[in-house]
Amino acid sequence: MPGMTVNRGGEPGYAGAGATFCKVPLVLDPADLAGADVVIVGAPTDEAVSNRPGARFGPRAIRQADVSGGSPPSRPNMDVGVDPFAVLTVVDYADARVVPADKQASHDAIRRAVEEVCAAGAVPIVLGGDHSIAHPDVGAVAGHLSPATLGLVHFDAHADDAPEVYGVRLSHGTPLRLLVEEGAIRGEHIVQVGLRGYWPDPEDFEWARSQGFRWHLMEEISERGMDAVMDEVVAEARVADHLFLSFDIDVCDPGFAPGTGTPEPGGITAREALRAVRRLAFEVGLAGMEVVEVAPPYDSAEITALLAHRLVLEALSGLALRKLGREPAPERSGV
Ligand SMILES: [Mn+2]
Repeated sequence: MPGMTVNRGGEPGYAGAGATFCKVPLVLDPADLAGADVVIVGAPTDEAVSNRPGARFGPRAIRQADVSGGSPPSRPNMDVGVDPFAVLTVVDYADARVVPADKQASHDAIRRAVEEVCAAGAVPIVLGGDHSIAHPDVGAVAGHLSPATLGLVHFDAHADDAPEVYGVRLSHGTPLRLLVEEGAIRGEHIVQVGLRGYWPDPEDFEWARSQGFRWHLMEEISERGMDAVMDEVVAEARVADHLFLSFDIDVCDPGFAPGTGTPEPGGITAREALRAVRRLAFEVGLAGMEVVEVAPPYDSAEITALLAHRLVLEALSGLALRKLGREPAPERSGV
């Protein structure tokens, strides 16, 4: 397929012409998306945050958080025994043409980019950006798939379903409310994982309950264990025809993901996050995914960007296994 290869191979991960995700080919013309299975899209915007900005720098940091190098990429996943790039055609569609200080123009550009990926028959994986981009991301995928239904599994410390935040309707705390009210997704097709802390208010939970949302508080994960909770999430995610995975990095404990605008202590571990994402990609399949709220200015030793990068690799590994139609085959010791 067309597309520009951005390095010659054999270079260290930090070298070469440019940082596409894992140095997959860069695509700039939507016509060149044809034939791709998965398309990486950056959404470098953070005008909608209620606390610390910085997620506009997320896409670049995530793309650069790659240590293996090499192009065409080879990333054999030892936990499942598959190299996603040997199975899937993955390209990087660069960043949506966001407009600094213009939320609506940025969201329109993100929606267009995701729509173009969907129109090419590929799965978009969007690198945020603050969580307000779930509105164009999920909205575009839902619109493309309609009348089939799109479900949403939403990993987050925060429910992001408020009617407004500080009086602002288009906020990173409101995308789920907007999506449900507009009819893009139905409340009973939404599953939230990892909620904790002190926001939103009880009336927002009451609204979510009235819409049929399901959620698994961090407290439940602590009591029952992540794998047991994920068994239910997988079953719940199968209720809709297709699945969008929205992963707010702040669902992870700030010890594993300090580089985010609204951290909340007491979250899931990196290990739990990686397994959960891989399971959903493999066992349910993904029509779209986003990783949001990676804010490099607050990161330490790039650990948050690294985790976000690996979450995408785990999703790709799960999708590759699913495409092959086989179970994970870990590289186990021979003795
Ligand atoms: Mn969020």
